[in-house]
Amino acid sequence: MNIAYIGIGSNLNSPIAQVTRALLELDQLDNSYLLAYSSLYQSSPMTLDDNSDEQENYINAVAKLATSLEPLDLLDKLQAIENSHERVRKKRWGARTLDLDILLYDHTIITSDMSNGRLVIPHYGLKERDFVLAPIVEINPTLTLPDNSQVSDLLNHCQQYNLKKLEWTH
Ligand code: A4P
Ligand code: MG
Repeated sequence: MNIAYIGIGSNLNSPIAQVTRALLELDQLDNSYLLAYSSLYQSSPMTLDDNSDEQENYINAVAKLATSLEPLDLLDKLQAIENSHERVRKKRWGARTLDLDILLYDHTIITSDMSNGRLVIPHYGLKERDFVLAPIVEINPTLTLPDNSQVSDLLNHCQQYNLKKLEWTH
């Protein structure tokens, strides 16, 4: 079994319900066990252009999975879950019903060259986003990345997106 951390994000069609349903679906994933999951967090949208006013707030969370699926098989399963949430891919960083990212897979490093562009692990945004780092720190405050950086240190120096923990979700 390998340990994978999955980032969950939604800002369309009842985001809290989308994220809660995604956690249940991750719990039911083949060859995998849901070991832990974070609280739900509200965050301001990170957008490409300066149109953040036009997107709703996100709900973010992180799940910790034990899995015997290989990384690309896990990606296929996560994309099938995204599709079952009627995700429509319009533009990069656009509004979405559900986004599932593989943040970490043990201390494995996968480059774009190794996966024909399909998969990069650790996820390229992991070190810069409080809406990813805070839920990871909640689950495992002493976690280190493959480059030996500590998630708790990264959280103190990353970009801030007005993160608010939804206290009533646990
Ligand atoms: N891909 C490569 N590596 C991975 C990985 N580790 N996990 C490829 C999952 N997928 C990976 O993703 C595009 C392609 O990335 C996939 O086909 C897969 O083969 P996508 O989900 O179709 O597109 P995207 O999510 O719009 O693009 P991207 O660059 O992955 O964006 P992010 O980094 O996922 O960010 N604001 C807030 N507050 N909270 C958020 O959660 N999320 C995003 C999306 C933007 N703004 C946000 C949030
Ligand atoms: Mg994504």
